[in-house]
Amino acid sequence: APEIRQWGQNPPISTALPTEQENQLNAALIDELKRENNFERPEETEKRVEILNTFQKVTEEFVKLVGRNKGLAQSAIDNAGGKVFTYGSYRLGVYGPGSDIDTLIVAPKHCTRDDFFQLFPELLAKMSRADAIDEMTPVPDAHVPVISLEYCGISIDLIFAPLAISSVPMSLDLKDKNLLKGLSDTDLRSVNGSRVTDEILTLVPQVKTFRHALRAVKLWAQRRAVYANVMGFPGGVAWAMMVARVCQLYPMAPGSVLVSKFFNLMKSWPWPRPIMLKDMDDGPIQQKVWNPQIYPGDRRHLMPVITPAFPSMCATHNITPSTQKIILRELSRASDITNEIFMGRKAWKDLFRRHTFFTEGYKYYLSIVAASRTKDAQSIWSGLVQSRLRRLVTGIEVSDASVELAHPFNKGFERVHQCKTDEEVEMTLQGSLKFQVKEVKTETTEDTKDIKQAVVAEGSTENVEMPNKTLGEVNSDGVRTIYSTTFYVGIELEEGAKSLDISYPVGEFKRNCTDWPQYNDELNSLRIVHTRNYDLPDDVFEPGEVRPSRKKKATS
Ligand code: 3AT
Ligand code: MN
Ligand code: MN
Repeated sequence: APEIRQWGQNPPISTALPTEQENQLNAALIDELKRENNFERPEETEKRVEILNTFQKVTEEFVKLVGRNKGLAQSAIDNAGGKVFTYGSYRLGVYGPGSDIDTLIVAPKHCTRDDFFQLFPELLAKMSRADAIDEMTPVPDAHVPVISLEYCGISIDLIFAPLAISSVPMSLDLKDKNLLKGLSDTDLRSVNGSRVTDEILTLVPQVKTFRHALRAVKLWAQRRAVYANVMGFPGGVAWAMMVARVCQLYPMAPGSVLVSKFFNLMKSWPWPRPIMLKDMDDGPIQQKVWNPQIYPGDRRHLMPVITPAFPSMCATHNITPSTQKIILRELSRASDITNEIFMGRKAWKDLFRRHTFFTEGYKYYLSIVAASRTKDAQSIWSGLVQSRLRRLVTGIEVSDASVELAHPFNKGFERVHQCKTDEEVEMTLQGSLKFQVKEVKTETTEDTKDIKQAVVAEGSTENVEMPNKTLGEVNSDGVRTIYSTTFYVGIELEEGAKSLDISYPVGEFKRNCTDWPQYNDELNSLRIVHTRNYDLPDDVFEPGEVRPSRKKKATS
């Protein structure tokens, strides 16, 4: 049982112990999460632990190798250490079968980021089983430089930070703010994820109930398509902090109660009052800390959720008026359902029911089709377009068009096409799926997000080099391959509105994307196409879903 004390900035709302009914509903919740395949098997988790042990050994070897290369004294090399930390869902203990391991390598000051990118991959390969490493993509110029790889079938994000100390022992804790002294902005960003997740775990009364509640909230947010930081919804860290705040206010409650209180509290939260897990910290270095009294940018945050570790930041700065409306609508739906679950009229599976964005969401959609001639070029280009999509949504919101709501879907759809003629290429760039390669299944940007997030964190694209290939890679049969990613925005017109003129915000958005220095007319394309609900492609629907038809009057 947790300590009786105040967690966070206010006294708890209730310190009641769970009732029999609440415990039963908690067991039912965990059963449902298991049915949804939300937990992984213990063998798989053991595999993750083994992988991290290997990485720890490789890290120590790496630190020694660099020390030797730089002629350090043997005693210094022996004491240099090196330590592997984790962040993300693995660190929080809410990972599932498909989750990656977000890993931070911390080294002493004699190791540089260049050393890491030059030596670590080779050393890792040398110290691993021959078939352990599947795909390895170093992205050294990203906002948070990363090596993405597939290791024994598990995706890994490897990031790196050298600290300004000569020894990194296993006992080192990143909580110590003095460790931030002398770090570059990139280093600070790299240690931030671990510092935030570590701190969240110390700020909740019971880690176990926090994890159950967070698993439920994350699953709900994914099913309802309100999970995706780039698209203007909260991401994993933001949902985690919101759940943690509710845990602080109900320190004794089981997961079932936390989930229900979560929706009740969040739907009526007096936004933009920020969600914070503790008073904001000062630090030993000059860094901007979230402060709406000082910074007009911070004043514009609509649903601020503030990270607890110095330097505190807003994890939800991407939320726009439209996505806020959608989030609040979903919170309110979920709150009604959980109330009914507690009255015995509904079950947890009703909470996790899939969104109806495509089946009965809207009559009109915008299809934002980003395409490239090569896979590498498309990976960067579609990421860039995705990261700027919020500006299109905001542009439509503020333009005087008769739009009630512009609703971006939280994932893009990635497809591969083969075209024989210029006409076929043109049709494909306009969104036609007539020439889609049948053997290559459509993927969503969720499946391929890791690399893209690394490459296209806001403002980081200027340094990314576009692959140097030119237009129209034509194979021997004269077939040209096109890679496309399509994002969908649902449009709800105002009562009585008959036409839709959004040419101004659309033009601005296109310019905003194509002004990117690496944009290459020959290689990249961007089209915005109006799509009626009955013209949506088959692959956006899940098996069993009924697609809108032309005859039946569609509801909006
Ligand atoms: P999964 O279980 O892996 O799906 P997760 O919460 O671990 O869920 P990610 O692995 O995508 O999600 O991200 C882990 C953390 O990495 C979250 C955030 O601190 C950081 N991160 C991810 N994308 C970005 C980004 N574009 N910019 C900055 N930080 C990011
Ligand atoms: Mn992760
Ligand atoms: Mn990751």
